Amino acid sequence: MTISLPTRPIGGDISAEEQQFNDLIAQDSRIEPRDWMPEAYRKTLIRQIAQHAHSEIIGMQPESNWILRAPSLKRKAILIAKVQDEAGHGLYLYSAAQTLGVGRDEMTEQLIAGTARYSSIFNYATPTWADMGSIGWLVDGAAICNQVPLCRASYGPYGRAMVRICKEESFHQRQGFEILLELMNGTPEQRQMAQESVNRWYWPALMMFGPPDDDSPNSARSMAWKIKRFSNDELRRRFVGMLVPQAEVLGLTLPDPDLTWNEEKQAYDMGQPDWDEFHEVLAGRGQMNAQRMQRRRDAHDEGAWVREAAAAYAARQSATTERVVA
Ligand code: BYC
Repeated sequence: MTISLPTRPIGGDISAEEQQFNDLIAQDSRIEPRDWMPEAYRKTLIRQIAQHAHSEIIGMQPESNWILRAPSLKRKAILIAKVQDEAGHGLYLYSAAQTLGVGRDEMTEQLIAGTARYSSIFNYATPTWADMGSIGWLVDGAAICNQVPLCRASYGPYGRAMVRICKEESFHQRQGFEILLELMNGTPEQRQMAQESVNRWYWPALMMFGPPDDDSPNSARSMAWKIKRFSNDELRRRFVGMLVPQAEVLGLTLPDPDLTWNEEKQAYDMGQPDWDEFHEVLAGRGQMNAQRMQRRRDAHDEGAWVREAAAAYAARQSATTERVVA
């Protein structure tokens, strides 16, 4: 699954700057915005970071659905803070992508036009309060598992943004675990609601890691460039290994009949998500794709006056600064 980058000029094909780039990657150093980088590396990063940013922004919707209905003032306050954190993550990530020369407006246009991807997981509905627990425990849990290695991504601004995001995700995961724990310590109906929710979110959460390795066109190159450090399947396996003992503490069953400990491999054997469903969601035909996109477009339109006011204020400030300088 790995490909290696050339480490020395072959027939004089590699320029000095490309050699320097390859050396930095080989030494596990960081590439910074002003460093030379291959165009394909830049494009790969813009693709991944923009998708990640869009995921954080669209990812606010399934949980904001419950802010007004959360069962207590304390729960509302926690949920509002969590959703605000996701907005913040989107902003750090858009800023990281901007250092690669892509404009925020351009990325937003792509999201609004439906030509950009965002994580499949946010196209599932949140009909019960237990879904707030499942999103925290499973979705933020999968996000941490995927994103901790991204803190070491070879592109400096991306890796640094991930450090802060991971700290916050870790808090989110615990609040989701705590919601489920409280339900599991509650009435039989509450326990049933928690289990039903986990049954719905488990497989979609495993899909967050991307397609299986032999169907992942971008992995080999991203790993050679040290953007990704582990393959999709490897991270999925690690995540399941992390979930099993936590599910035992919660008293929840993970809905995979093939999940068994393999003594020889010292890892869990597991079933496969429904990859047809994954591709349907990616093609825009999931439960909530149309609704998520419509909500995003409406929010963009409703925010037009804020963008206009900010632009008018910035123009006035710069005119004032010009007069002072003159
Ligand atoms: N959903 O070659 P592959 C959060 C696409 S938000 C949709 O393996 P790669 C949170 C993939 O983009 C966290 N698309 O790709 C927020 C590619 O398409 P293109 C979101 C997917 O990039 C709010 C194609 O399939 N996390 O935590 O090497 C509330 C082939 O895949 C998905 C990130 O964004 C998917 N699940 O690996 C709560 C993490 N999987 O672009 C929580 C950063 C694959 O070629 N991203 N695709 O048309 C990554 O780590 C990697 O981009 C992936 C995919 C592992 C997702």
